[in-house]
Amino acid sequence: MKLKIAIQKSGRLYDDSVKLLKDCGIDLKNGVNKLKTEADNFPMEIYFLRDDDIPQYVEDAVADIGIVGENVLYENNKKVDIVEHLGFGKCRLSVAVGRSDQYTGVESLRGKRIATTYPTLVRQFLDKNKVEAEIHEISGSVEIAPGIGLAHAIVDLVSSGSTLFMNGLKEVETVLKSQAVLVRNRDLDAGLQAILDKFLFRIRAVKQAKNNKYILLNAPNDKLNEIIGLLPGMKSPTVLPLAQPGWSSVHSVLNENDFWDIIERLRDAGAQGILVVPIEKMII
Ligand code: PRT
Ligand code: ZN
Repeated sequence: MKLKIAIQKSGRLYDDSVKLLKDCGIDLKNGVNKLKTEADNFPMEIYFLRDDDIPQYVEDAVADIGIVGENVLYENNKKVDIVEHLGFGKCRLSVAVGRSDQYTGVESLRGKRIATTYPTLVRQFLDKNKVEAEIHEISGSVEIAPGIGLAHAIVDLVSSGSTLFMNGLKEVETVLKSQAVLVRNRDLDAGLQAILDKFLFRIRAVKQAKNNKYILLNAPNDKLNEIIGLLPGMKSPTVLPLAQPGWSSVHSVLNENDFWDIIERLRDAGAQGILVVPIEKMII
């Protein structure tokens, strides 16, 4: 029995999707330039598809699970379940108007023509805000629509904002924040679910590791209590004596979020020779 996963064939999610499999210790067989391949060392088959097709394939159980952007998922509204947010492919679906246009709020869109490749999400956004406007669905190059007189405003994906900037547009509203998610078919049998659980266990260990750093430092023994008090550790920090009397080496794990804050406080408390090392996998 093999779990079938659908990932993007090429594009913005491809590299991170393949890397996620690799970080989970799943090696793909000889090359990936084809429709499907399998893993050498894990019961998994990998299908390479266009991102827009992935939710439908998972709903139809052609693939058991898939990696896709939330933007595509919510626009298509297929019957699949999200099992994990993956933390890559981050972007936002935003409303943009001409840089010199007056924009005072969603009301400014009333009666306007909005070009987008996301008609469903734009419709929901307008309805939620009780604004009537014309949605003009186009299939690509949305950002040029205002410049050529096709629309007053656009709704498109934005990450750095440079595409909007280069086209003389400004971002004025966020319709949706999106990232890549792992989705699953709603009727997986127990065997496939067990493989998915194994895969999820690995994904979570990889995500934990990315959010945490291993830290080693030297501390004078008279400052040890204060320093240990600053360090959470997985259970509690490890403390080992240094060859030099009166000093200890302290090892612990720090979360990315409070990282810099704690490093500064450790230094102020007398810690020296602070080393910070990436963690490959973390199981709690
Ligand atoms: O061929 P296929 O249909 O599979 O690929 P695609 O061309 O439809 O999608 P692709 O590869 O461009 O994007 C795949 C997914 O990546 C999207 O569905 C999003 O979930 C996610 N993603 C993250 C993005 C972006 N960031 C992004 N910036 N998708 C598209 N963009 C585009 C955006 O449409 C605009 O044209 O990049 C431009 C804006 O980028 P900035 O950096 O200039 O703001
Ligand atoms: Zn696509």
